[in-house]
Amino acid sequence: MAKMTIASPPPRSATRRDPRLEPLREKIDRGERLSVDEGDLLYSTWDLWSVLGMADAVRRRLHGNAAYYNINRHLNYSNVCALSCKFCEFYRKKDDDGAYTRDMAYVKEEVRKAVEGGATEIHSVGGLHPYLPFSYYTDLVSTIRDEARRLGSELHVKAFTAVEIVHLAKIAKVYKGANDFSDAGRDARRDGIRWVLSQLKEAGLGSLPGGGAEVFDDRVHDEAYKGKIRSDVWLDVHREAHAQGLNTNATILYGHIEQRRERLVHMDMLRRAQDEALGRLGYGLAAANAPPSTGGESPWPVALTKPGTPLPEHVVFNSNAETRTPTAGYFQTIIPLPFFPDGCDLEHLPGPGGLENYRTLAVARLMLDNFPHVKAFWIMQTLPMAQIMLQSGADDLDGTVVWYDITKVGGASTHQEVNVWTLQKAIREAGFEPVERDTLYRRVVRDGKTWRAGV
Ligand code: V47
Repeated sequence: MAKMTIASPPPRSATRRDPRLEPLREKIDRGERLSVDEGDLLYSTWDLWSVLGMADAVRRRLHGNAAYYNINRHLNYSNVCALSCKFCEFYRKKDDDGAYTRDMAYVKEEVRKAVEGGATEIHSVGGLHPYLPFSYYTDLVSTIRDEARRLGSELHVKAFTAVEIVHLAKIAKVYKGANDFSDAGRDARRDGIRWVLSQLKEAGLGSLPGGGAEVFDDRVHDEAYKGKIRSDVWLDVHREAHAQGLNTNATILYGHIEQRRERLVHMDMLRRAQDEALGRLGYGLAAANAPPSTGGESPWPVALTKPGTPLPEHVVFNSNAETRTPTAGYFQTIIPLPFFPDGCDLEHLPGPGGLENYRTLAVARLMLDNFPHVKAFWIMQTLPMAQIMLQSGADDLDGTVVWYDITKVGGASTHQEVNVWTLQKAIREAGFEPVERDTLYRRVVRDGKTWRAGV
């Protein structure tokens, strides 16, 4: 189980602050990057309220009074998976009870329901199916896109974690150099990833979700999800997606066998990758030429949280305000996912408590100074917890979701759906203005049944 440092006894007065946080507060006010050691202090201090307050200040600097949600639908195309990750309750083997693989008739029906419900996005992921051909995946994407258009609407297809992208490259037999750890091997792997992404993009893929990252640490990887791609490959997939103009998200799955320090290193690796992506988009001249990060201090940090720094949306979309062509290529949002033990091989672990969830989300907001958004995924945090997270670092709740298969907060048959009114009410109760966004965080403008991304 993750070793948690117990905080020192609480102060006598609830208004007392931990003085050790003052230098961090000053850095945050100036928009300077916190080190991993400073992240340790954010985790070990007894002064949780200051940590949450600092994250709230950063979140308000970036997004003011806006809190985002979207209207979406999750579509898990198959739960059959070649892997058996210990934290996962979702996967089934081909002949297991409950194993499923959706055909295109099913997909079309989901699209119809999504369009009818006013959705702007389908979020589609699945297990690593051992037998489906590569064409299944391009069909899946083009079926969603084309069927939505046939019904007079548009659906953004956010699909396939980095783990699935590599699996697809193997299925398509373009993943060469898997066991070659030289530069040539890495180039060969990246060629395969690049080809898969280009095919999916041509079929209509709009962005990549953030799943499959878990915790970027080899020890944790080998103990809990051996067989999955490691951090370097996960980051390579996202790097290639960014280079092709696709935005992506990132997750961190915490509260199982990892240590807090490993979470901080994970966050540090993500923000280095984001430095590179933003550098390519023109944030900092030196950053544009930055080599892939391999360790040490990031030489070209890009702090979006620095007062007055524009968010990527403004740079990229304003440069083509006419069409607001959604080509960019950076990480949009970090999604801290609390581990749920029910039904998986790590069921004996307790999972993180509520305060740990608040703290981790706030730490993510403070450490990931170059991520525009932090998502409190209400499905896993619960809506009441997510409301408080909006006041402590989060600016986004995700969406209406409708049916979520990967983890079930209230047991295996829970139908997890909220309507727009409930999401808006939750946001208003938390003191924010609800803003409907599309997948790329553009405001949604509605005209009857159709929608478009507003300028
Ligand atoms: O990658 C699996 C996690 C992720 C468990 O990009 C578990 O907008 C907790 O990535 N307890 C999939 N977590 C979900 C995901 C996601 C969700 C919402 C929005 C976005 C986005 C991405 O769920 C997996 C894995 O890390 N997971 N099992 C578990 N027992």
